[in-house]
Amino acid sequence: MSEENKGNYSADNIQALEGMEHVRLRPSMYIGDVGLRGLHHLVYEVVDNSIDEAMAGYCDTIHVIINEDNSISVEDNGRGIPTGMHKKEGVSALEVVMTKIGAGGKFDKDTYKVSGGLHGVGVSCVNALSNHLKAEVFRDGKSFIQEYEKGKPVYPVKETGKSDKVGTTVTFTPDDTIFSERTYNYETLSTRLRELSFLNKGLTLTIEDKRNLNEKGETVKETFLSKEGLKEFVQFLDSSREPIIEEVIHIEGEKNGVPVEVALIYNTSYSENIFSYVNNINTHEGGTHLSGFRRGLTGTLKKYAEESGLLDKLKFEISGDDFREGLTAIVSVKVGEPQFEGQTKTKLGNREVNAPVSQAVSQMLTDYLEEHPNDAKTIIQKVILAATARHAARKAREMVQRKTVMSGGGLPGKLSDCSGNDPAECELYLVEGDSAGGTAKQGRDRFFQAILPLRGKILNVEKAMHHKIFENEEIKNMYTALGVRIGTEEDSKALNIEKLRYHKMIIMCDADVDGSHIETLILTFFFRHMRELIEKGYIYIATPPLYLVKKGKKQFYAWDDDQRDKYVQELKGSGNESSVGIQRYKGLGEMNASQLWDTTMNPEFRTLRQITIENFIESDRTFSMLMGDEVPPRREFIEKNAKYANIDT
Ligand code: 0RA
Repeated sequence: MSEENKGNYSADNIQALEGMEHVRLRPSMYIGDVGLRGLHHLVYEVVDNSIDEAMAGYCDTIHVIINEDNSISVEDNGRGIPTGMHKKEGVSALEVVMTKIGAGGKFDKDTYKVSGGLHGVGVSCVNALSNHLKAEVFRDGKSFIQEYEKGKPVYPVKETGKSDKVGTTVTFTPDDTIFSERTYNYETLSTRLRELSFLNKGLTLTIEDKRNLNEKGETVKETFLSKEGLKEFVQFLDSSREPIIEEVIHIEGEKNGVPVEVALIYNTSYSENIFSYVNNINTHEGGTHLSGFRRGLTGTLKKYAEESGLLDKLKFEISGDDFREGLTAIVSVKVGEPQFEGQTKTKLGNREVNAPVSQAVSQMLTDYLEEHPNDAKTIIQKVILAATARHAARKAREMVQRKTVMSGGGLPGKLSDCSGNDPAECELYLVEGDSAGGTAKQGRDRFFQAILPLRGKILNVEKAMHHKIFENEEIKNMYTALGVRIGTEEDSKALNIEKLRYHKMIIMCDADVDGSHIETLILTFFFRHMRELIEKGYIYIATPPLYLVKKGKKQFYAWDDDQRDKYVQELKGSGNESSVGIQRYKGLGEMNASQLWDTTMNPEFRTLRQITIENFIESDRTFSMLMGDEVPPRREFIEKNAKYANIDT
């Protein structure tokens, strides 16, 4: 080796080190954040490597284990990461994969690497962010091991003995000087593994939680294996909805080198549920594959409907939305070099993907409709119904908008607005009932807090047709108070968010069963019709206290039983012998204005729960289950989650 080359070689090494150091310096750039999300992201990153191996056809089982000490093991039965000398780097290939940012599986050019976590950063990144990581490889009849601390090898790869196993096991402990959260959530991980099993049919994924034992003294364990992939995914999503066609329509093929898989079904609901994926990553913001799907679906159904004469008597146009009412669909594509765009980098930008998806959908859906004329007719009838309802909805909406314009500025009479006018500083309390609304109005800081009382039950938008939604008084009031447009013809989901009058919408309900029901109704409304506000983090839930613990002049508010008991003990032990009183707040109405301000509205002392959409799939299922037609799953859910059960009695 010449002097010059030597220089380059060590420079390369320094760069590799810098790569790992940079991950530790700016972890959020690589894994999104250092909270719960990022902590779980580490697992997905490691699992993705094994999924790549599965997609290359060499692995059919992946085990994920949450160990007792909260470390994670991911075990696969693939070929095992190569352990031989990497010529260019002068160390074993395993060490390169584990310590070089961006190395991934790239040195194996034949592997079609399309998986990859949200940021697709690779296992070296996980290594850099782990206190300790152990890689075990089983191949060529032998076993190998290497360990690392904060990404640095503790010793070179060593052979540990004979083995007839093949595969790779990675065990890591996240660095607690980097992550603010340390505890893995079983549900979060199992939900993602279930999703991955639907997206990769035939692949077995298991999860085991060794931290806790169940009633029988066993560890909690689940196995996910989907034989029919997206078809089962759609059935899973729609398990509380009623289908209008016999079977899930399943489309699978490859066009211009883009593998496309789609599954769809129509149900009796009025909402559209399309989830799209690129390389197993949920693309919340959609992109070219989604628009390709829509184009293919609309074009094909429209053509079929026109040719069949079913539209002959229709007096108005059918819009794109009408073809998607009551539709549940999954669109999954694999793209070699995906370009992710958008606010959360979950929008596919590759323009070359649109046409293949659209063509694949057209071709296969055309065949399906030809072969299933009854289903085809049912779907077209549903579309016509949607168009008719939309027509009625437009009239209702125009009425609302005309009336609002005529009544001057157009704010609802029930709104007690704030005097400030910077939306970033202003909050709107949505309060259950007129009387609590009155108390809130007295207690508030009128400069930045506005109050809108909502009377009784607000409409269940999950079950109502669109024009009903715009006829509903409480919903109209919300739209006008917020200042946003009611869905327009073509794009019912685009709000004119720049007109939004408040950046905090705070739902304040009684802490009882009715209150939590109303809370869910309001959240369902936001989820279905103003999802952007949830995504922006503008929706909150107020948390009024449950108890007032009192002795003489001393008093404390308590938000749960433990806190109540603690204050009772404290007061008992203090001063004179008078007794400790406990007042249980059943509703907001039992508090006076200053109590409500002190506990629930004063930004200095209140606790607001911000609503986030951790997982779109789970949220959608939960909302359709809680608010839809099927009773048994709802009862089960409420029983499992009856947080207010003991307060009501
Ligand atoms: C590159 C080449 C080969 C295997 C892998 C990467 C591999 C990586 C990971 C990560 C987790 N599990 C994995 N399993 C395999 C194989 C090269 C060969 O054997 O010819």
